[in-house]
Amino acid sequence: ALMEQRLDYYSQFNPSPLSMQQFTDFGENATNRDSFLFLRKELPVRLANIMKEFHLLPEKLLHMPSVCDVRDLYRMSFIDLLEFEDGSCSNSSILDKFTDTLLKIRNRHKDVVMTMAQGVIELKDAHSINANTEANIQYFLDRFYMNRISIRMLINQHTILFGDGVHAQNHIGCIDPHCDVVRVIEDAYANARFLCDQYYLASPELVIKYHNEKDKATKTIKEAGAPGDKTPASVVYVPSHLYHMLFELFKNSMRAVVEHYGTSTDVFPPVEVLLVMGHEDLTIKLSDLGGGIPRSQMDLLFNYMYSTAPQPAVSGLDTPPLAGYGYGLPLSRLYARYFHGDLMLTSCEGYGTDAIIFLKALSSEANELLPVYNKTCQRQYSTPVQTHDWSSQSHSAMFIRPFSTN
Ligand code: W6P
Repeated sequence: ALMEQRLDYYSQFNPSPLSMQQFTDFGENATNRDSFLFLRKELPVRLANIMKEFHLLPEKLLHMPSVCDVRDLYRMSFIDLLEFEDGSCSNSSILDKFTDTLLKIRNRHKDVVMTMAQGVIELKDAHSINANTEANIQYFLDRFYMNRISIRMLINQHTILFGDGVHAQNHIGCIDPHCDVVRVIEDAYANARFLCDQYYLASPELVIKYHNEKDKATKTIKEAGAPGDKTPASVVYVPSHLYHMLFELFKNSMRAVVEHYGTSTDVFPPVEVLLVMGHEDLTIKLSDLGGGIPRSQMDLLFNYMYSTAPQPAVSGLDTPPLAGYGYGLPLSRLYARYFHGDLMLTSCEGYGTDAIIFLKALSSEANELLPVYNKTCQRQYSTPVQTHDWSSQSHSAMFIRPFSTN
């Protein structure tokens, strides 16, 4: 009862998005106490906003055992944070206890992505799912996982800056103010290639081209099989987020290329990366000649209901490390969008696929993008999908006779 009342209270506030610039300024200037005073309100606000949104989910999903488990974790963490609501913070043991609580919360929630995915499987096994239910689940999970990314970002910043762990040189929490994009590309490629070689005994090479619009310079900085040049492009970013996106995209491209050309050859067209430093955007385009994806399947790649859930880690030898899309693509797109970037796929079916990551080039424009629990979001759940204002018998009919007037 007390918890419900505090939940109502904190859910009235909108989350406060921080810019990359604010994160770095805060990391350089704020004290443990400043951070404590900010987070003891902001974390309950972000938790309460998403906990309220659970009530808008289809009833059937809410009652799945895994979803109940996840909600219990959120309630526990919310209650843990209420302990710090109005205590004094002059006492350094309170600050230490707060940091310990954050570590406990981060650890408690480590498997939540997989548990929610399990909940979706439980739902699919128990019920048939209509288009509205599917759209609501898609809408919710994007917001739920984005909320989780943001909460973990806040916890990481606090615990790295004020905890007693070691912290990476020249980093501000988990932010690298000079994140070397080429280094992360090569790192993600090398690790995806390791998995690809292990499974297929072959893998495509990597070529990197770089264009800097400010000095109008274009050059190839890595030829297939050769070591890369020194590091031309840097951005204020969270290297682990960029790595996560690139690793996922490289795995998909490599699998497509090797399966398209077949393992009887070991000469593959390389995966080509074009890196462009513009005035507003930093763009990373990965192009593969892996045969492409039909347009009709494109949206499914980001659909949580169609993506097979992440398998619990088993032995290793017989599990195809590159198989299945899992939640890799939808989560990667959330990482890109989290700081107002994006991730898109365009494909020429029968030929190959381009995957594009957009990042904000300027840290002052890289604000957190956070879900808000309000009337607009409540309306999203009750608005039915697909109102028919185009006449057509099917999608294919619309492609054959577009806009016919007879
Ligand atoms: C494909 C399918 C895919 C998904 C994501 C990224 C790249 C690719 N290539 O064929």
